Amino acid sequence: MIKRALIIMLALFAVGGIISCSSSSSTPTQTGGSTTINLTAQNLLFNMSTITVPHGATITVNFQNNDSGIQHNFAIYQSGSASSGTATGPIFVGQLITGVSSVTYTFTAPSTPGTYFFRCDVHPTMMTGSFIVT
Ligand SMILES: [Cu+2]
Repeated sequence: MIKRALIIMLALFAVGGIISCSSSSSTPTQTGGSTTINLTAQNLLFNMSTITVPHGATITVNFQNNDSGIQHNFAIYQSGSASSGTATGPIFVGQLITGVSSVTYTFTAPSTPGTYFFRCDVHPTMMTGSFIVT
């Protein structure tokens, strides 16, 4: 009789252990949120060469083009090269604006962390940078 009670108690402990274990492992990892970036194009250059955002976040880019009569945009690709002026795998391609003017771009950051490539499509060898997703 005592043995049986002990077995039942052990079984309950085991079940309790499994339940608490699974509940802690199902806690969602933090994603999303929102990030705002103030990006400026001036003298055929961006004011930043690295942009870092959390994966899955809603990204707002306040883009200011200070080059009078010149078109710029902001675009993100899977990969690209400033030396060859090429880029593949578009993730977000912002509309071109002619300076002096500004635009607000909104998009969702990739869900996969990594180092992506951003550039101005009009000046692909001069205006480029790393878009880092953490
Ligand atoms: Cu440009």
